Amino acid sequence: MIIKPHNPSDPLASEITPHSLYLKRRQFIGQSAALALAASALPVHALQSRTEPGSSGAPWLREQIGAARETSFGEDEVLTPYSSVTQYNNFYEFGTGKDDPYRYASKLKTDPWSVTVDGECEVKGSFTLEDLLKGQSLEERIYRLRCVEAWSMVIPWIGFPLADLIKRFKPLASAKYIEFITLEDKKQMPGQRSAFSTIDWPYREGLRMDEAMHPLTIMAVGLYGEVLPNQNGAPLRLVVPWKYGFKSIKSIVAIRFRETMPRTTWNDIAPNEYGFYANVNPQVDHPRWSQASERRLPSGLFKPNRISTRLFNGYDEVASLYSGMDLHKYY
Ligand SMILES: Nc1nc2c(c(=O)[nH]1)N[C@H]1C(S)=C(S)[C@@H](COP(=O)(O)O)O[C@H]1N2
Ligand SMILES: [Mo]
Repeated sequence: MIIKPHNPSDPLASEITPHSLYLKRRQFIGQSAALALAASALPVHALQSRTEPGSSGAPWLREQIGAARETSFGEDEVLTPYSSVTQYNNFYEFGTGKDDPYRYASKLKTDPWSVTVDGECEVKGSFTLEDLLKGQSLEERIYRLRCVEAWSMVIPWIGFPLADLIKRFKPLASAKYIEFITLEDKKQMPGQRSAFSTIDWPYREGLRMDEAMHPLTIMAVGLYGEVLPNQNGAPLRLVVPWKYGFKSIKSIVAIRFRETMPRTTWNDIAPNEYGFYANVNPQVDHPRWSQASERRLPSGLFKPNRISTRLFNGYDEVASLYSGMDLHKYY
C-alpha cells in the first residue's frame, strides 16, 4: 500500500514509518498554527530516532529549516520513504556502493562550511554557509529525482531558488555558465583515496546561466523537514529536477561564473554516455541501456514499480530553454 501525502487514510501499525509520521506532521501543522507547538514535540522524537548518526547542522540552520514554508510543488506525488532517500545514494566521494554514503558520510564535518565565489561576477570572496543563508527564506518542494541509471525517487527538499543566490553575486554580462565544485578532502572522503577511482577529483558540475536562473533550480539544505543528511550532500547541494541526478552536485565548496562551458565530471569520464546538458529524455538512450522507463524506488523483485520516463522528467515548463536545439545531439 502506498500512502499518499495528503490522504494517509489510517495506515496499519506495521505501516507507520517515519515517512507516514512526517506526512501527518505536514498535515497537522497545515491545519492549525495554534497546534504547531504541540506538533513540534512529535517529530523531534521521530527525527532523532531515525537520523542519529548523520544528524548535524548548526542550531540556526535547524531553526531556519523548521520555518520553511510549504509549496504546492509535487503535492500530489507519493514520497519515496525516508529510508530509501537516505540509504540508497550516489556520492562517489564515499564509495561506489549504494549504501556507502549512508555508512561513511556521517563523519563529514559540515559546520563550519564556506563557499568561494569567483569568476565573471562583481561580488567575489569566501562566504560562510550562514552568510549565504542570511535573510533567505526557505521552502519545501517535492521534486522527482531521475538518476541516469534508470531509477528515480520523489524527495521533499528544503531549499531556495538558486537565482536568489546568483543575484547576490552580481554576475557580469560575460557570465554565460556557472560551475560548481564539491569538497575535496581525502581524509574525510574515503572514495577519493580509492586507487580504483576513475574520477579526477573534485567532482564538478555546471549549468548554462539561463538554466541556473530557472525558477525550478534550487539549492537544497534540507529534506524531510530536517537538515540535509551528509549522504545527500550536506550542507549545500544543487537540485535540478529536469536533469539526470548527476547534475545535482553535492557538498558544494566553490561557485564560479564563466564565459565558457565548464568541464563536468561525468562528461569528462565518458563524453559519449553523459552529456553536459543531461536533460531527462526517454528518447535518447544511454549507449548501454534504455532510458524509456525507470524504477521508482522502493523497487523490488516482486514489485519492480517500473514507470515510463517523461521528457524533462515531466517538468515541461523548461522546454523553452532548449527550443531550436537538437536534443539528440545535445544530450
Ligand atoms: N559530489 C557529488 N555529487 C553527486 C554525486 C557524486 O557522486 N558526487 N552523484 C550524483 C548522482 S549520480 C545522483 S543520482 C545524485 C543522487 O542524490 P541523492 O543521493 O541525494 O539521491 O547525486 C549526484 N550528486
Ligand atoms: Mo545518478
